[in-house]
Amino acid sequence: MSHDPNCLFCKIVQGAIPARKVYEDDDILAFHDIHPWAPVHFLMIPKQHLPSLAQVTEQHAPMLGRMLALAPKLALQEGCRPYPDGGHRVIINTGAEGGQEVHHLHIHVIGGPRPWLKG
Ligand code: DGP
Repeated sequence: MSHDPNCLFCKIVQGAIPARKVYEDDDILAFHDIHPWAPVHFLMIPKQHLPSLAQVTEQHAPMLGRMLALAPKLALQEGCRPYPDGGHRVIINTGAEGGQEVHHLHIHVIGGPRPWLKG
């Protein structure tokens, strides 16, 4: 599995930087975002270093599919209410103009009661 020694999220994968883990298997790690935007906010990453969605190829499709299928299950586990009244957002920032700051592919999963959406 390839890691970038200068990558923050690779360091989290390798345990060099601590994170509050939500889920882990051989290929995928999920952990709480250090600056949450909402009551539930965690990140899902491939353990393998991949800079962004822009580098994804057909070979990554099964791993990405598993991450997307896992997102709603972990969202429920972390306190989001179920679809359709509850739910959550899934965001993949890609590149500088896409708002990406950490260049290791990650999926933001964001949810929980947010009063500013109810008005
Ligand atoms: P993005 O802008 O899509 O690249 O989001 C990167 C996210 O990563 C941002 O919401 C904050 C989070 N983050 C940055 N550094 C750390 C860290 O050291 N630990 C954790 N848990 N999250 C981090």
